[in-house]
Amino acid sequence: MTSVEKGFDTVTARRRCLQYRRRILEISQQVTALHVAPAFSCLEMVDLIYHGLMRPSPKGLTCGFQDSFLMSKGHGCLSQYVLLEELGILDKKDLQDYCTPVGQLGAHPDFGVPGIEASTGSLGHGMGIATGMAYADRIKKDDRHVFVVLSDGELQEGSTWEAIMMAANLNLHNLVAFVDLNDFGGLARMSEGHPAFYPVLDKIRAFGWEAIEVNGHDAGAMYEGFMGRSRKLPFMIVGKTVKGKGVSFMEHVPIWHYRSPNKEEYAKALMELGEDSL
Ligand SMILES: Cc1ncc(C[n+]2csc(CCOP(=O)(O)OP(=O)(O)O)c2C)c(N)n1
Repeated sequence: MTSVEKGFDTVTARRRCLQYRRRILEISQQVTALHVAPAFSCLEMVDLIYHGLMRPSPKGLTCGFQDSFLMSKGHGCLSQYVLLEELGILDKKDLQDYCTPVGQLGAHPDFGVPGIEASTGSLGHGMGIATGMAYADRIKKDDRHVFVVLSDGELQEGSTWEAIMMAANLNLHNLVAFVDLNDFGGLARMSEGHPAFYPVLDKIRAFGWEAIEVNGHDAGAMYEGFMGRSRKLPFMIVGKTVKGKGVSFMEHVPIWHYRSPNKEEYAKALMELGEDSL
């Protein structure tokens, strides 16, 4: 049975993600530096959350969704901005004014911007906020999920682990976390600088969560993992990803953490992100 039959059309999702990558590159031409590779790394996760997991609701707390989403790795926010643009929550002008004094979109998400439920960017805070939100929903008996996207770098923050432990203590099965595990925490490989960081999956499970590890660019695998969860514990998808995914000369190359391509690089990247790459 394909993921379409199960409820999430992965073929259309791949097409959307191609367009998002092209759009992010387009925006990168307006500014001298943009977090291209961090956004490309978690794009399939963010797309799945918005298009496959969050339930639409006209009375939703956040711009038409019943559920909440926090981009805890705030520097990857272009992946969220392009989704919000496509959904009509942000408009084209917002993206055009990205990182300008007249615009409302900064290099990290700010609470108050449509679709943004918490200010993030200082690593290690989103998990705590998401845990608090999920706990509040439990108290209010609200039938909502809180989704959060984390990174390797955030798992280096003690505050993230405190929240992970608390979510398990509180048995928050309405909390769903994704880890964008691309092996880079900034400019260096985690596996080289911090070998004790691994295995991540075992650590998450030891903290009382239900967790799976899959390819973080495989939306079908993530969707099926989510649908197959027990719904008894907080749930985490550890997604193994490629930083800079989709553009060969950006993949695994640290400089693309925060750099805009020049004109030639931009043209080359667009060539690679053609329809035939699907
Ligand atoms: C508390 C804190 N310390 C340092 C930074 C600077 N910083 C920005 S991104 C980053 C690491 C990026 O690695 P990761 O979080 O794993 O994200 P990804 O590889 O997905 O881009 C760091 C250290 C920060 N934003 N917040």
